[in-house]
Amino acid sequence: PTNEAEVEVFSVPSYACQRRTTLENRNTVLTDALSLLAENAELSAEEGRGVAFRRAAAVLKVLPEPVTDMTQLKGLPCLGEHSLRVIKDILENGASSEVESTKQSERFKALKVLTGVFGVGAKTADRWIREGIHDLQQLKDSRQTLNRAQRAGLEHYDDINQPVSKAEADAIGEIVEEAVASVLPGAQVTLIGGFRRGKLTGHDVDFLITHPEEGREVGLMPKIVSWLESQGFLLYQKTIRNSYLESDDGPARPCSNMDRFERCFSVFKLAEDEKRRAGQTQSHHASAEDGGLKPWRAVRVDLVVSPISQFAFALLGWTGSKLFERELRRWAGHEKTMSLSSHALYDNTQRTYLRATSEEEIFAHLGLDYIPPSERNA
Ligand code: DCP
Ligand code: MG
Repeated sequence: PTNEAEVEVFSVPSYACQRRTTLENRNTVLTDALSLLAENAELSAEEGRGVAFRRAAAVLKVLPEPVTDMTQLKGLPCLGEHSLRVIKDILENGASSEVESTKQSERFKALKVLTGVFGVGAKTADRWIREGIHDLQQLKDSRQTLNRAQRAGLEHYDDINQPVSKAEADAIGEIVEEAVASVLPGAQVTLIGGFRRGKLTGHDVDFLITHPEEGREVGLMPKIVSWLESQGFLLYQKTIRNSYLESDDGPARPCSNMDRFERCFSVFKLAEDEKRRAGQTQSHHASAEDGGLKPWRAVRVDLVVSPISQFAFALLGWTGSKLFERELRRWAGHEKTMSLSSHALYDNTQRTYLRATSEEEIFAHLGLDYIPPSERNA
């Protein structure tokens, strides 16, 4: 920071993957506002606008102090005209009229409620809204045909929309460890997603599973799922083969071992005693003694299996945040003429795959300083 006419002026590199973004944020009022506009844009199929708001919020997240004056923002990257207008509104009036009217709009409220149903995306929610469905009661009454995921999502709506605590994530981790140890001794389970970045709550729990011997992970996911199912831990599960071919991960093409990547979207049934068994204190949520409420809760859990040769890429790709991932890929493509995915890093100039066995090596290949998970909270 340099001093100019007594206001603090900050200097911030333009890609989020060049910055250290901890969970400490001195500008939550501003970043919450921009994140809400980002969410609204994403729910309205305006991805470009969504990314612009996300990038603007991410810049404010790394500032060492609260912004109090527009002049402090001079020279900062990623702050477009629209984001600056929102920030100015908040600094001058205490709130942004656009954010407030978005929050109160029937369409935004309906999009939030309907996409809160597991298995319902923005497109489906939009179609339902056009058919006059704005809330869960109207959805139930409409006799819309729901798929299996959506039926589970509706059934466990309240649980799934209740944040998952770190204690609950750890309890689920123990169950997944037990499942994996039972069906393939030696296989390794790693907590990924937001909890690996140090977040205290999440919307789900994400795990990456591998085996130190290449190839031993083949066929592992169905075995894990069968074990979990036999023990009564799953309320819902859908296992898919590697979605890599149809993903937007860019031009890095799969080689023969790519089709081993498997993913399971699930809803766990987490009993209160599982949490106690994991050495955690009881949560205030739905405990058995708490007036006859059910002694368990539903938790969204994602499992990913990767061959060890791709583990570092999978780990980096699944730790997030989503914006950090997007920025890494943009950096790779625009600054390095490389293609990064959760499977590989391809150098388009040398026409070769760059190997890596750790996240540190991938950052080095990309010419970036290593950023640890706790500083990827862009
Ligand atoms: N991810 C991705 N592409 C997807 C889904 C996920 O790159 N289609 C990556 C980035 C995410 C990580 O996987 O950070 C986990 O996805 P989540 O949606 O669970 O995101 P988080 O774990 O970061 O957030 P939350 O705490 O809300 O679960
Ligand atoms: Mg997550």
